[in-house]
Amino acid sequence: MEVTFVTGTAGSGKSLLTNALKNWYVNRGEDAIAVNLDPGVVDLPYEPDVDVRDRIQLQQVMEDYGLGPNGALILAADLTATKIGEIQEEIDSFKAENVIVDTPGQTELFAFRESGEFIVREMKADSKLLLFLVDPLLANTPSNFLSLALLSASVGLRLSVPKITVLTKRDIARDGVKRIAEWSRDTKVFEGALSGTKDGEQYSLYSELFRAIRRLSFGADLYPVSSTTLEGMIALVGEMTRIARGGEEFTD
Ligand SMILES: Nc1nc2c(ncn2[C@@H]2O[C@H](COP(=O)(O)OP(=O)(O)OP(=O)(O)O)[C@@H](O)[C@H]2O)c(=O)[nH]1
Ligand SMILES: [Mg+2]
Repeated sequence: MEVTFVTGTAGSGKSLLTNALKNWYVNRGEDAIAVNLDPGVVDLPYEPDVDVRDRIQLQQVMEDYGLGPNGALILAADLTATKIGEIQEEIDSFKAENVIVDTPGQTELFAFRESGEFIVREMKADSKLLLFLVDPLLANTPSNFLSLALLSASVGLRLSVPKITVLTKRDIARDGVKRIAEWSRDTKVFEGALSGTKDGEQYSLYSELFRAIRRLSFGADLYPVSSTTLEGMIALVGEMTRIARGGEEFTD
């Protein structure tokens, strides 16, 4: 069983990609299930096979613990970790080869709290993989791109499983995707763009930071996809399969 955790900033396209990946496998005759680990989500753009909301309801957490929405989201994320045994049993009952896990909208709830790390560590699978989604509409300037690269590096630092960085919404952000792909492929192009917005010591420090992040595997491995037109899915799934088969050595 291969488990793929789909992470990324709010609205970056996690849920839609979870669904697209599941359908991609199913349409090719492979078993796949979609798991929703976001207890706070109201409208999901797909029908999850396993849903944490069957066990934890945000509204209930707010009432039971007298919390507002933000406090309840944090507690609900932590409570998810306490249910991981049951969730794993339910996942296992499908006997699916591919398990795609949609994570909470606010990525810090999953990536920066003990519970997310615990879930990723404790889930039993033959291989585990992390997708970090970058929204090209958000990564539209060198500074914004660098800040998302930093976030991706932090998520990789916290959750020690192989990671693929995915550029989403390829169909509606063609120019942005092209520009970002160039920045990530060629450090000099990125530095050229950065020099237009930062100067002096700031420029030097940020370009050094970018080079360090690239070495942490963010960048050259960017996969642009669209969950609606499915462009880029062949390359992404190919890379996921390659990693699952241990085709590459990974350092955190
Ligand atoms: N055109 C297009 N729209 C997309 C694509 N992926 C996501 N969207 C849109 O972007 C918005 C957010 O997508 P979601 O899949 O809900 O993103 P998410 O990361 O799960 O969002 P939260 O869980 O709320 O943080 C929705 O309006 C989607 O329809 C894509 O590949 N193409
Ligand atoms: Mg979502």
